[in-house]
Amino acid sequence: MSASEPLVGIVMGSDSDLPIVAKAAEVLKKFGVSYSMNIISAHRSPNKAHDFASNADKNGMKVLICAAGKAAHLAGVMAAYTVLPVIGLPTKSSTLDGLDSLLSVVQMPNGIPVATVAIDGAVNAALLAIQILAVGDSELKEQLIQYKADMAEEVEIKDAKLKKEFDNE
Ligand code: RP5
Repeated sequence: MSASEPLVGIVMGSDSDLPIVAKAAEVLKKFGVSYSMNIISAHRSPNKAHDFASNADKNGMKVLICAAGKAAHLAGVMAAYTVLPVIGLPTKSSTLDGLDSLLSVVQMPNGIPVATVAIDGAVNAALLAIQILAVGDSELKEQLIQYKADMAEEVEIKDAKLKKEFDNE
């Protein structure tokens, strides 16, 4: 496997998912994790979905993020063809506000798990992918520890600001 091969395969069902999925790419980029972006539909291009998932491991990927809306079968179909961990990202792309996607992604039968994040939860999809990779990468683990520390510090800053604004009223 060459170092330039992407570790995370990001797949979306349609280019209409991109505004959400781009947020996952942003997080991976911030952590210096390589990824590929792909449009593959479980319904419109099922043969490509099969080929991509079947070869993902061989192609050096370690985890897949699969985003789709409506009757969102992409993550489940991908998970059927690989033993790599698959993170399902349900997108809010229909009149049902994404609840349809969420239920389609999360309700997998025994044997084919898909780790499902919130509707439009692209940031957490990326962070979960990074956490999976960090199990075998101490540098990445350090970055995650720092990320959490920074978040805690942000909360402290907001808390101090709030107290300054309201404590003496
Ligand atoms: C799903 O259908 C896609 O993932 C997208 O969220 C939704 C609508 O797709 P388009 O009709 O916008 O291509 O398969």
